[in-house]
Formats: sequence, structure tokens, C-alpha cells
Amino acid sequence: MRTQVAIIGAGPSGLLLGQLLSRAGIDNVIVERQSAQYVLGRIRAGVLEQVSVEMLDECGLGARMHREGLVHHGIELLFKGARHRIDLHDLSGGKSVMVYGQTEVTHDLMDARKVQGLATFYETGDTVKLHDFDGARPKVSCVQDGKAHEIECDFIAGCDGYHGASRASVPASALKTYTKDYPFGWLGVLADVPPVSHELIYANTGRGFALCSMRSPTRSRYYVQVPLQEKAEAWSDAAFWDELRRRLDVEAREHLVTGPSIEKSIAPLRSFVAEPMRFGRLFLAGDAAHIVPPTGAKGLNLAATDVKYLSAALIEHYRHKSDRGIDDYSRKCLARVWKAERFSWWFTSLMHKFPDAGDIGQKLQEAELDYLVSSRAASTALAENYVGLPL
Ligand code: FAS
Ligand code: PHB
Repeated sequence: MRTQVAIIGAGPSGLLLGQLLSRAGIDNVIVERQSAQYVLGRIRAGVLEQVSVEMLDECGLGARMHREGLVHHGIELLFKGARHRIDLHDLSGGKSVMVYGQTEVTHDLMDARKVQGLATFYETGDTVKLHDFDGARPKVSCVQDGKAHEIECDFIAGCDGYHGASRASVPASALKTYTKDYPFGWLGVLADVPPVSHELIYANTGRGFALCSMRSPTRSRYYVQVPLQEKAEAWSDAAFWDELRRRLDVEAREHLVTGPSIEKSIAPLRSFVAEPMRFGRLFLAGDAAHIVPPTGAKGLNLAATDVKYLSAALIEHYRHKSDRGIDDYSRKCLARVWKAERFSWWFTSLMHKFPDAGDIGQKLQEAELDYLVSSRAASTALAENYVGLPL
């Protein structure tokens, strides 16, 4: 078969790119390793920057998000047993964030693609291969239900995440990668209980980091920092709730509603960037090119802005016969990626307990937090990064 753009991966990056290209009349095919149900079963991001909200609106898919999503104008920082609100809306000149889970974003994009009857090969397993993307006639091959498919295309979008085939298909000599692994993970629990507070609470405590988030007024998402070697199955619900309570302030502890977990998993924390993000007719987007620790809620939003730049570049190529956007894609993305990497590293370094930091490490973090919440300049810096830097 032939298409204009072959997209590898049906996560948020691939699905969002597929929507934007289709709306511009550009033919595309998505190949996805897993089943749609499996992709939807992964519990990941929870916070959308305004630019991501606007992209879903641009795809005509914002209705459920605006109906069910929660607009947040602030977050709270908890340290030394007290909470301090950061007024994101005031400090960022009127911006806010939308709490609407990645699962829902993916659901909306998948439903739209299905209604539009756009070609999507699910459950291709590890059969996807990329061919000749450094030439003029790239191809993607895969096997689905035992049937081999060869997809001739003009361009390949590698939207297949950190462990995908796209970046792995690039000769190591053509790539420069940067990696920082953190000495802890996030144990996350999803539960159908009302959130402990109406805004997110990021907690720095002597026992480690905790985050109180949510998906709706009746569904909460909580995280506690755990050592890397921990296993989610070793944590009973009761043990999780007890540990979370130990990391909350008195009021939050009193308001915490607990219940059975409907999902429990541990995510490692990593900073990673692959440069460049373009190889001939192959473009990397989203987690295929970069990973941030989730502290700054940047992962999904960075994927969205990569897709914004890539879709504009491809539309310019087909509509105006210009490759200016394509030639500038990697530079433009990486300028934004590195700023988000810095913010995510800084916020992670400020809020987590590092094994080798000693007692002075906690004191230095508390001093920085004291300064942060008492300085408009410092709070503004946090706010403008958290809501998303201008494009
Ligand atoms: P994804 O990884 O979401 O999607 C890639 C898709 O490609 C997957 O569906 C995969 O099955 C498919 N694929 C992989 N290899 C393939 C192959 N060889 N052939 C075909 N398909 C292939 N971000 C936040 O902002 N907040 C969070 O709290 C947060 N939590 C996270 C927790 C975990 C465990 C992980 C891994 C990430 C988390 N992230 C979080 C980041 C996450 O939301 C990503 O930024 C987001 O999923 C990026 O979307 P994609 O680039 O589409 O990559
Ligand atoms: C989430 O709700 O999953 C979430 C929210 C904010 C973060 C990370 C994760 O910084």
C-alpha cells in the first residue's frame, strides 16, 4: 500500500499527528505494536498545557475535554508540614492548565480515527521495520494477524516512544543521546475516591516526594516516591495509603478519602534527549526523542508541541512545496525540549529525597522552597514553566 506519511505508534503523539494531517488532507497510516485496549490501559499523564488543549480543539476533539476536564489556576507546594499555593493564573499572566488524563486524550483521538475510517494497524508486535528513510522512497513493513504489509510513503513519523523501533533504526553514529537516571521511582495509585484537595499538591518531605492529583471530582491519582528496587505488587493498598498520609499535612491527612486501587504501578524517572530529531525522511516525535521526569507534567505536552511543529512542516511541504519547516524541525523542537528538560530536572531535584544528599540536602531544599514561595520572581519562574513556555 502507499500513503503520504507512515506513523509508527498510536500513543498521543501518533494519534494527534494523524488527526492534524488528515484534517489537512494528508493521507497517513498508523502502525501500533499493541492493541487499542492495551494502549488505553496505560495510566500516564494528567495535566495538559493550554497549547495541548488548543491542539485538541484544532482537531475538533475538545468537547469532552471541556465538559469533563478540570481547569486549574494553581498548585500547592507542601513542605515543613505547611501548604503554599502558587497562583499560576496570576503569575503567568492569565494562563491555566487542564486536568484531563492522557487516557481520555488517547480515547478521544482513537474514537475520532475510527469514525473517520483512517488506516490503523494495531497489534503488529515487534514486526515493524523502517526502510530507506535516508533516501527518497522510505518504507515501513509490519505483520498483522500473520499478514505482511509493506507501506510505501513519503515520510515516516517515529511516534513510538522510548522503547520504539524508530530511534533504534537510526545508526548510532548519527545520534547523540543524553541520559540522566534518577535514584528513585514513582509508585502511582488510581482510585475512585474524591481528591484530597481541589488543586494538585506537590509534597517535599523528609520521607520523600508525594503528589496528590486527580482525574475527576470522583477519581484521584496519587504518587509517592519509592526506591528504584521497589515492586508495585509488594505494596498493599493499606501500605500505600499509610505512606501517603505520613507525607501529608494535618488538614490533608484528615480529608484524605481512601479506597481500593484500580491501578497501581511504579514508573522510573529519567531525563533523556536524542539529537537530532530528524534523519532524512524520518522524524522522531514525543517520547521517541525525549523523556522527562513526570514532576513537571511535561511529557505529554512536549509530545504535543513536537507534533504541532511536525504537522505544520509536513503541511507546508505538501501545500506550499517548501521544506523550510522540515529542515528546521529538529532545531525548533530541541530548543523547547531542553527548556522543559531543565524545568523537569529542577523541579524533581527540588522536591525529591536523594539518597546521598544527607541532612543538609533536606535543609537546602527547604531553604529554596521558603525562598520560592516568598518571592514573586521565583514563583513566577515556576508558574510560567509549569503552564508551558510560549511557542
Ligand atoms: P507513548 O509511549 O505514549 O506511545 C508510543 C506508542 O508506540 C505506544 O502505544 C507503543 O505501544 C507504540 N510502540 C512502541 N514500539 C513500537 C513498535 N516497535 N511498533 C509499533 N508501535 C510501537 N507524562 C506526564 O506529563 N505526566 C505523567 O504523570 C506521566 N507519567 C508517565 C508514566 C509512565 C510509566 C510513562 C512511561 C510515561 C509517563 N509520562 C507522563 C510521559 C507520557 O505521558 C509520555 O510523555 C507520553 O505518553 C508521550 O506520548 P508518545 O510520544 O505518544 O509515546
Ligand atoms: C498526574 O495526574 O498523573 C500527574 C499530574 C502532575 C504531574 C505528574 C502526574 O506533575
